[in-house]
Amino acid sequence: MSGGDFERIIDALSKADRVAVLTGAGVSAESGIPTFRGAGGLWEGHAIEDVATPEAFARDPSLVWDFYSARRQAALASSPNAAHRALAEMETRFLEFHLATQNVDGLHGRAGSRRVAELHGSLERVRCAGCGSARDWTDDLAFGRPRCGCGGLFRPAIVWFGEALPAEVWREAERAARTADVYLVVGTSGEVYPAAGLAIAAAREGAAVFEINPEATSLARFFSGALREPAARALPRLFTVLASRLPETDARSSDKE
Ligand code: BV8
Ligand code: ZN
Repeated sequence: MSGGDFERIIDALSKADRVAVLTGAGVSAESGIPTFRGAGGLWEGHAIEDVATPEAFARDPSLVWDFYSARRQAALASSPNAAHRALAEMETRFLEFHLATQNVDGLHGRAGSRRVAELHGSLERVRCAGCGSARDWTDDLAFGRPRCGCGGLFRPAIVWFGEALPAEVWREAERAARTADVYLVVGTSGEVYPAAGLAIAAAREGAAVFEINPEATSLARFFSGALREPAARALPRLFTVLASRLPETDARSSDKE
């Protein structure tokens, strides 16, 4: 990591009114949740692209349920880390702050982020593959092939490959990317679209885009700079310096009253 980029990010954030963030699996790595495309990214020999599809569910619903039940247990057993907490703190420091995540683990919400755009759904809910009705994913849902009252199979409320992202959530994330002064891309390989396209849209519309990731990704050429260190180290460091320069927006607005 170059000290120059740290200063440039701080400088850009200090001047920004509108900040938007895209997170991926790397932000939860330090909570003990494995990423998808690095070492350890396979589940019992299956790549994510083989189990996270409607075709996989049609072929073998029990396999897909086992995969997501294991993921849900891992998420419930883990805790938000310092990166999630720093992002929750940042929410109060800008006139506009938008957090979009590709993660389904719920850790941003548990860290205290009030508004989280969950682009790929959540392990906290299921919906019926037949009638579409949704409900919370609770422990009493039988493993294997849980069924809805209508006779249809329940499925995790997750956006699988080949499926559209939730329209309203997507519209808002795209708007935030296009209007951001600063866009932070944290812990994502940027391989999955349309989510990765948010960072490119932000850069094209003039945002300063910074990547926080120990590894450079294929999106790096769109970025103004990077912090090549783990998110749970980089974000609290950024926030500590930033907090000394920016008042809380709640405080700003009460000053005006
Ligand atoms: C759609 C489910 C159309 C949730 C997921 C060919 C070219 C381009 C696109 C396509 C193509 N073929 C098909 C497509 C489209 C496809 C796609 O993008 N495929 C790619 C893979 C080629 N996209 C879709 O199908 C999307 N839908 O296009 O719909 C449509 C339109 C209208 C109507 C109908 C249909 C849907 C995509 C949603 C897929 N769902 N998951 C789940 O089970 O969790 S995607 C999956 O990847 C993950 O869940 C995650 O959400 C997503 C992104 O992964 P990352 O989060 O980036 O994780 P990864 O492991 O890759 O990277 C981790 C990073 O962290 C690394 O860079 C690492 O260095 C870093 N890191 C590690 N430790 C740390 C760290 N960083 C910071 N700190 C650390 N400590
Ligand atoms: Zn139903």
